[in-house]
Amino acid sequence: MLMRKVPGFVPASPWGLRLPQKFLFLLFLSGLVTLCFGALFLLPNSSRLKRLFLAPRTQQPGLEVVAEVPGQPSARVQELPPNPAPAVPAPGKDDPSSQARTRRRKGSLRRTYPTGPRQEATEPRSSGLIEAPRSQEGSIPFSFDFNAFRSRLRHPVLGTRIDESEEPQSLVRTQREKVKEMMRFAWQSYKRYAMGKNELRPLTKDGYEGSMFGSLNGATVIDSLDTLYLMELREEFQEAKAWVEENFHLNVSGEASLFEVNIRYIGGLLSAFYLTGEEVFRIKAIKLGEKLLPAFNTPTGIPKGVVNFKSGSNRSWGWSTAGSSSILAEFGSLHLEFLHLTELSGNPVFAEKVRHIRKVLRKIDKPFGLYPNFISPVSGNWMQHHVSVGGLGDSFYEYLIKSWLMSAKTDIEAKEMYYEALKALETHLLNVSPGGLTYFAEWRGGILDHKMGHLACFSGGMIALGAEDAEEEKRAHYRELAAQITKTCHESYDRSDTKLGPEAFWFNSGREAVSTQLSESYYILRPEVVESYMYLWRQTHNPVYREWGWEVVTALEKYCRTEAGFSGIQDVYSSIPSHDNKQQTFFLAETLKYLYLLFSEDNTLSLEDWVFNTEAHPLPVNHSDSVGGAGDQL
Ligand code: DMJ
Repeated sequence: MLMRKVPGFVPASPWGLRLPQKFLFLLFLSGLVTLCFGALFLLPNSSRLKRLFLAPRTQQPGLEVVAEVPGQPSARVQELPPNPAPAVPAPGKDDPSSQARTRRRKGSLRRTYPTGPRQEATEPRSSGLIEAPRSQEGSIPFSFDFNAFRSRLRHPVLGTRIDESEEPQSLVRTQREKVKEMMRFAWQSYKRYAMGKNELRPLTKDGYEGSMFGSLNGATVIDSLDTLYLMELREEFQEAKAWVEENFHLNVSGEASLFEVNIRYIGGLLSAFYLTGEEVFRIKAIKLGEKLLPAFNTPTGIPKGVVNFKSGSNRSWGWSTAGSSSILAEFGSLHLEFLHLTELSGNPVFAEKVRHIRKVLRKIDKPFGLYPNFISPVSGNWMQHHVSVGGLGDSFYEYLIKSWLMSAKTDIEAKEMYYEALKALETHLLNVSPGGLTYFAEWRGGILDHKMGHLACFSGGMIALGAEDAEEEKRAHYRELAAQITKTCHESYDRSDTKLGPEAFWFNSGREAVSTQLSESYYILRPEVVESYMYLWRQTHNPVYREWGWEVVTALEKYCRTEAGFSGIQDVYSSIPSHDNKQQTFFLAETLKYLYLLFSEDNTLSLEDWVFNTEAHPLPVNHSDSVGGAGDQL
């Protein structure tokens, strides 16, 4: 109906209000809106509403982040023209976290520490709040406060440095510089002949892809990032970072090892992020983590060892009890990285997956308290009663004690599981040879193989690391046990012609700490022995560990250095080396890093602030004060 204007008639509003009433109503309405909007700011940090409704507080200056989605081209992180706000600088710039400071937290006084003139590598971005990338489903309502994280560290990341011009030319400095030179040489050789491939083949001067990484490339680049950063090899670090930005694509379709991708790629990317605050590392770590999730689609939730990046199917390794088992060291070495993936993404799925594994392991019956190496991901039953501290079992034990430490000593369950497991290993696998050497044998349903793998030599360091949190009356015992095992592993090196240790060594037929066949006499640049030297050095400051570390440096130079990089050797008992033509990624990630740390100050990547994953990638201890946030899950 058409309304006609009638003279003298003041039309009512559609709601029948007159002007003063309308004014009052509008006033009330605007007050209500202001109140509601203001309330958003008062919500706790973890509130989803707040994350959803408040605009991102900080866009990274100079960075444009475009998401990587499955099956699409990789994340694009584009440097924009220089920004007045400081971008994350290259290694060597000042670090606010290293400023002299005294902080009070949870009612206790923290230590004060001085700033060295040559501090570290990254100044956190100006605001420090890091926003999540966009995903296929839209933006992930999550932010990570990098500045707050850095301010909670107890020590400057790279330790308290003394200006080189003022530091007297000491032996230890010369040793440290030598290790740095080896790293530069290993990196430059890789870059020259194999950049972007997974590993360098130094004899043939080309690259090697291997089949463990599901056609992901650049394993050496990712594994090297934090070592380059730590050693302040700035130019090399920038080369590695640029490669990740431009060439590290995740839209691959092969079959990958869940374990290897996790410890090398995800571990490497996470560390690179925590050291630098560079978004590209965080995004790629999370996206790669998502690609691993199909491995967990099993009836028990115990993941299978192999995941197909294209189809999302999974399978067990063919060699694992006729293709039917998951391996303890593999599914037991995800906990540290997966908790950090949740911490950095706000996505609880990663933490849920590893917590579930823990629950299954906690419940299941364990023969004599031991954890066998093979379990069915379908039935949840142990498949073979083979127990070892070395290959197939090793890093499961390591991740228990490190979960405890990474949680800032709140994950009591991990601590209990670790000491219970160690007790069972001591009771059933530990031996002393007639010559007085302490070693872990391998257990097969109650029968012992008196053999110790090179891989098992990490256990000296692990036991040293865990000694301080044991029951008081056991601490001295664990310190001594750690020292004895490390001594045995040193013997395995010392008894060879090259002063490098074999892949496995035996204690039988009157022979001790030597391998008995050529097929076990190789050395592939493995880190476990120097890893233990590093932990034992930090615990005891006994100079013998630096001496032993230096013996390794000398031997590597003599027998493993080639014209175009470092190579493993096929027989440690022959002083005429036969090279295996492979510079393993863990040589750059672990062996050289642990050697460098052995010749550095204790507060360089301090063990109060960091735990090393099993590929030696440092992950931060959760010093978070927050309640209700993802940080609590660490
Ligand atoms: C590394 O990849 C890791 O340390 C893993 O836990 C087993 N060993 C190799 C190096 O020897």
